[in-house]
Amino acid sequence: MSAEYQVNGNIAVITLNNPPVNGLGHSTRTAIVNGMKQALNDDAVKAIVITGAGKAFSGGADIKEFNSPKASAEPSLHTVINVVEGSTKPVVAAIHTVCMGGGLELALGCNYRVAAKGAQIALPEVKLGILPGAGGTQRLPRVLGLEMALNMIVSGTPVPSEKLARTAIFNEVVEADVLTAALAFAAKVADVRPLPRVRDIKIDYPNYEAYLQFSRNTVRAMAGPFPAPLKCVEAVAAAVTKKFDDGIKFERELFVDLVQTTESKALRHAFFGERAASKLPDVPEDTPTRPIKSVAVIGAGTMGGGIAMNFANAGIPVQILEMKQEALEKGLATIRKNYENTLKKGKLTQEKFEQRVALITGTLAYEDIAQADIVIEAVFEDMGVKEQVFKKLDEVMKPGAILASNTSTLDVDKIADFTKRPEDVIGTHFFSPANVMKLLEIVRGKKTAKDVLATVLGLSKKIKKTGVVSGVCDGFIGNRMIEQYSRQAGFLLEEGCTPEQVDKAVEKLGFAMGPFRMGDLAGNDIGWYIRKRRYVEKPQITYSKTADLLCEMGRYGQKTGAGWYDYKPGDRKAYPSAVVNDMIIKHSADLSVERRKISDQEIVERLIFALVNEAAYILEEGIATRASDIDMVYLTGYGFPLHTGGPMFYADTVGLTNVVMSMEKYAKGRHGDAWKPAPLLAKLAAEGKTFN
Ligand code: 3H9
Repeated sequence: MSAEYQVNGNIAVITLNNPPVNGLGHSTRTAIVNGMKQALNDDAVKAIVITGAGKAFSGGADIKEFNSPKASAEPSLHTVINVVEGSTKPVVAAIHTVCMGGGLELALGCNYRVAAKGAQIALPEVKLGILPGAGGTQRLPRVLGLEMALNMIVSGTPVPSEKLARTAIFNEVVEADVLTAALAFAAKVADVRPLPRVRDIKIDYPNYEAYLQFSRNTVRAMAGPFPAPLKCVEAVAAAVTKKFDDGIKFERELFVDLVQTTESKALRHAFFGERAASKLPDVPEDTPTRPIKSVAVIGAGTMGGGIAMNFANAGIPVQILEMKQEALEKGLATIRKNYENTLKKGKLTQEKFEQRVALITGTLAYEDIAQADIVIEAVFEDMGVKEQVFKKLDEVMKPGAILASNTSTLDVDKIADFTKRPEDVIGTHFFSPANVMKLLEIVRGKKTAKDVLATVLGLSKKIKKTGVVSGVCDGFIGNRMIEQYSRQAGFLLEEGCTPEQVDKAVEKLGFAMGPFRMGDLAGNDIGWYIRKRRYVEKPQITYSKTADLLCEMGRYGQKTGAGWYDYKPGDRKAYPSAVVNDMIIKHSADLSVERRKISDQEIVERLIFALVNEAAYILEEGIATRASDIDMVYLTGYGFPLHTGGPMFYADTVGLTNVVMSMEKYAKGRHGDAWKPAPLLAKLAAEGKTFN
């Protein structure tokens, strides 16, 4: 039973009860219809209230049921809403906390709606690559008007109930207990006839054609590769141009098409992937956490400053420790400037600006940070430097403080062993710019305590990051994979591509930036530094030397005004560089490689399948908990196109057998050893299975 039925005086109350958010899955839908029948058959019942138990009225259709027979099994949401709307007794929705998607569509099928102040009202289907498919696009414009409804449906953004109080969507918006208010309201309207129905309301918008055309143009320009936003406009247009029942039919057809698209499946994968990432099989959800009321960051450089801003933004005081007064002042000034820019853009109020700036203080003395609940080291990426810092932290930090390293590649177990409390040590790998990028790779050392992990996972949510746990290995999940991607990018240059051609090929797929523009942004010297270490530690790995030659020319990227591309002062636009292209061609000649024309398809396959193959090792070794964690790393930290669902989901979409077949083809070319399929990939492909 996913809804409860009770009679209160002469009013029946149907309470949706399907935790966590009263999703309208098959059992809940059945229970609502049964409740309606019971109420309609009971002569003593004069009116019906529908509400939700726990922390939602309803979060909408049960997304887990999509693309399964349960989604369309009767009673469908349409049937439920028809039963409610066709009721001969008044039905009142008592809305609180969350009323979204199918939940709002159900409420719009009721005769009346009473909402608690602060309830989040939304039709967020577009964010899942679909549109409201149970009458939302037809009924919302009837209660909110064309423009407001279209904005809500195309953006999917929740609106607090009180902001809609003056519209026809709610009969009352109350501060008091919403069920009590809805019962009183139901008693008041029990005998009122005819029963008002949203479907009977006329949309009054004389110049709707011009408005709809304007909306189509705007939405088309913003929708990128996603088909849903424009379909939302078409469905809303039908609310004005078609009879109600025809509009419902049209909406249904669009919904059925969209729910099958890869883009929608990818968005739903990302929705569940984000939530799954915070769960670890061996760290139960009720694991106790350590209170985090203060933070210290070691290093006031770009990374340290960005990290500190995250905590100030969440209202947590941060101390930044530096070695020299000058560096500290410079770092604090940069942070202030960043906040000033946000203030100037109107994205921050003066009050919040002052609060945030005041929450970040500086010090030169380790003793000053001793009482911080967590300290995050963001110093130079060198084991010797990390050793000094962690030995000092072990000496000064209070017992129970979490000692975190922002290392991007180094061995967190080794770092932990510099201390006498390795269970308190963890990796927190932020991505640059650290105050902007969503990803936080949380590196779990062999000895990291479970409560430390649970605390950092909770903290990542508090600072609005997507926390993904990685085991210890060189580069963790993200950078270990990107190395294979970069290697292929380098080989492509030797074999016939220009940086521009490679970048454009992946940018066409939807990448925010190709590998070479990315290198110029991040600084090519960073990869150079890492490769120099690799040449000593892992001489068996081959790299293209083009990136080293570039760095030897002093072309580190945007920061030196030249990298793979040329840059003009004050302009971040990348201009193809004749000098670099000559260097690449000469290097091919030095290697006696005959340059050839390489297709965009080959570029994309070689870059992405290289990521996927390394990811398969990562998954098999248990460095990542699940394939969707790897997708979340790439979607939130590496600009991988959202509509493809991340590298693993993309490979699943292409078909793992096809991936392996392409790899076999590339194995016959130069550096063919890179294309040996990881055992897990080979096995899944052979069995016709997928990663996700
Ligand atoms: C729809 O309605 C289609 C109709 O138009 C047409 C049909 C014909 N289904 O986010 P949280 C789970 S499409 C299944 O961490 P919060 C979620 O996976 C739907 N499960 O909590 C998680 O599970 P777990 C339109 C759902 O308090 C748990 O609930 N609706 C659904 O921060 C807690 O989630 C939407 O798109 C669902 N619909 O935020 C709403 N929703 O604990 C999507 C949530 O196992 N949902 N779960 O990891 C949200 O935006 C937020 O979850 C919500 C709560 C605001 C509701």
